[in-house]
Amino acid sequence: MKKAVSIIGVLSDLGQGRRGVDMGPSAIRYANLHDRISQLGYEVIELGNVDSPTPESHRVANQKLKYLPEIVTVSNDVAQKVSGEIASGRLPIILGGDHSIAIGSVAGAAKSVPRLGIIWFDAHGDMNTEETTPSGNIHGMPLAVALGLGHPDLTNVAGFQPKVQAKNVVLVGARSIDPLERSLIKQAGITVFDMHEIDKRGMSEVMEEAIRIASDGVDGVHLSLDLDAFDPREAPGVGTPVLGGVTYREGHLAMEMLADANILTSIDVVEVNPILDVENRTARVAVDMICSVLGQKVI
Ligand code: 5AB
Ligand code: MN
Ligand code: MN
Ligand code: MN
Repeated sequence: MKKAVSIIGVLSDLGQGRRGVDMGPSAIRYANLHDRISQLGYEVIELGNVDSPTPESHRVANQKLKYLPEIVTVSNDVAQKVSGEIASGRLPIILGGDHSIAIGSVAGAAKSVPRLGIIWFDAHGDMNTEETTPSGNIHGMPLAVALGLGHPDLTNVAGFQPKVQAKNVVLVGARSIDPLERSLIKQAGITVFDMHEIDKRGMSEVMEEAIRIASDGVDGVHLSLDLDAFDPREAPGVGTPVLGGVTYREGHLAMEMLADANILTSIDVVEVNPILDVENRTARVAVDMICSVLGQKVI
């Protein structure tokens, strides 16, 4: 039997401005997630959802860090669940929800995997802080938080920081970075493979290098897959689509290479918004990518 996979949904839409992303976990499960993973020979353990408050019942106290206290509470819940699953020898797959849920999943991963690498698939940098954010939306901040940058209530989730070293952090698929965020990315010293690099060198070469950098000297790697890394033609159901993204084929190849490298200890799949989607297409792309990263082969 292969390593068991556990599924954790996080019903959060507090990290961004468009309603509906809290229904992402349902949409992904509806796209046949459990059967598809079982067919690959894994035991699938369903852990249900971590609940999150509704925006209607909470007031925004800080326009630069919207729903900060509520997101901290959700993050601690998620962190505890994720670290417990890894410690029990399972591979947790965390379904979002907006990308703020990665504050909790990375914290939980780092608790059980002392030296952690990160591969972050995203159109965006997610490297904003209170000082640089143009929106105040915390889903634009989780990668900064993982590196110990940002509000202490966020960086101290699970009681320690930073969660990762910049030398083991790789961002893949970037094509929309805010001006002040760009300086933070440069200062922090993470590796960025933007769309220019993917176009020029090809996904295969980029992933070879990404895997080498993220896994160098670590005990495990966390994959954070924001569906907006993909081109909106193929994955339209996201809150912040950006033209010119990763194709379905390139995504498949990247996931297959990660499966072959056998380095992942936890995975998030985030930002699927069924309200903005076309016949659940984005959730189906998400499930296809999960199967590839779990080692599905054609023959
Ligand atoms: B996502 C933006 N940089 O900070 C900001 O979807 C967008 O998790 C962030 O990658 C997008 O508000 C966050 C403009
Ligand atoms: Mn994004
Ligand atoms: Mn993101
Ligand atoms: Mn997004």
